[in-house]
Amino acid sequence: TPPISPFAIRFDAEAATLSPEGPTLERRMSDLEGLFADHDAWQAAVADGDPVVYRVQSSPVPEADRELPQSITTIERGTTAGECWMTKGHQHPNHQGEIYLALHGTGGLLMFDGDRVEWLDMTPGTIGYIPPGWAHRSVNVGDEPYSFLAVYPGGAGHDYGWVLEHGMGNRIHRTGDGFALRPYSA
Ligand code: M6P
Ligand code: ZN
Repeated sequence: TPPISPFAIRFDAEAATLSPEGPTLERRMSDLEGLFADHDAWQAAVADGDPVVYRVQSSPVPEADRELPQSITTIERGTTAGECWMTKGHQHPNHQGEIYLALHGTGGLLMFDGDRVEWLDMTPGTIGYIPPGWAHRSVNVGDEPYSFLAVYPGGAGHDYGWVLEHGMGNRIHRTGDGFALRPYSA
């Protein structure tokens, strides 16, 4: 891909939009196979309308080496057998860093390096730093949609198989008065 020319990107934190717009991605429940602990509950949700769990809107900066793309992800409020709705989560194949800036709602950033687990509370204004080598997943733990801006190296890539193989260290469950982190095996 040839490098692109400088241009301005309008970032509207209130509306959680970037313009001009690049590709938009919609992830439905059926796209999250093998990620929730309760497979039967996941399957039932797919059969019952296959709801949109989150959307990712990108700017037109390409996902190519040395570029610096951005995207805004909005995760709907919901649970599957008590587990909070979340992104698939991924590892960067060549271990590059990334930042997330929380915009709306109440979320969390779950990170796992295969050994250690980290959780960051994400409320509007929080920048979560994802160091190289840490798989990352965003979770909506609040009562409204959770939105965040991501800025990441264009050549970082998305390894989803890593998460299917290693998990994310913890699972996030809704409780009576909030949420709780539980060990992955449960
Ligand atoms: C953020 C960035 C994207 C990522 C998206 C959804 O916007 O990290 O690179 O694609 O979240 O997360 P996932 O790819 O794990 O579904
Ligand atoms: Zn990433």
